[in-house]
Amino acid sequence: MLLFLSLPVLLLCVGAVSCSENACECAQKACSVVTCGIPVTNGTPGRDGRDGPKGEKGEPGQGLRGLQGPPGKQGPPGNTGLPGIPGPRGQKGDHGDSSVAEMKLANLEREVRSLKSELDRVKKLQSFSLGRKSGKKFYVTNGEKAPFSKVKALCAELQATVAAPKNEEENKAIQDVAKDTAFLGITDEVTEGQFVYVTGGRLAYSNWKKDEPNNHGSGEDCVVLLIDGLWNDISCTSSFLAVCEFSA
Ligand code: MAN
Ligand code: CA
Repeated sequence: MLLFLSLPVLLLCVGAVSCSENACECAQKACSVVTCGIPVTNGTPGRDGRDGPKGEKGEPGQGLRGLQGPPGKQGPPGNTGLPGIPGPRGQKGDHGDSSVAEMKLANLEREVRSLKSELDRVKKLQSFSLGRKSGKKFYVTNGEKAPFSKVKALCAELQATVAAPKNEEENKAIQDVAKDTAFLGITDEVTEGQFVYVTGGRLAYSNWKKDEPNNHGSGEDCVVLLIDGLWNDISCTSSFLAVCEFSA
């Protein structure tokens, strides 16, 4: 038990004292003003102390188990599985648009093959009937006599040009086809006295008759092949045989 010492008395007692006796005798040693008397009765108990630290978790209780809780949230989707085995083959479908187009194409291809074969046959027949030589130009007449402008138009319609010999061989070939005086595709319409091919370019070959070209009368800008194979300049408005030239 601690003695009740007045605070002013305690404040007067200073200094360190080593004490093995009871608290009062010890206080007397340190301070001469302290008197030791008989012990007094205990005071009223002090207030409750603060709560202690939390204890360890106890063992699971032995009471009744609670009700089952609600189901948990749905988990994330799993990985994609392997592909299944293929199903049985379905029945044959109707003819779609594409197969209609394919049938039309097949028909067209058949028709093209047939036309090619027919064209080939006609070409052979034509070459045979004209005595045509392979790799050579060939000349054709319809026996019609017309002014030069009309002759040019007739040949153009056949995607051909008016016959114009570039050498003696060609001159002879035209002569053989034309049994009468025939226009050649040669004129000096642009520059008088300067004969050129109507397809363009200066003359590479000529076979003028003696004293020709003479630009007779009011002028002669066209050229004819006479039956003897010689050339004469003549009026373009006169009518002569139309002979067309086809490339080799
Ligand atoms: C004669 C000659 C030719 C001329 C013709 C015209 O044959 O003078 O040069 O082209 O007449 O008809
Ligand atoms: Ca002439």
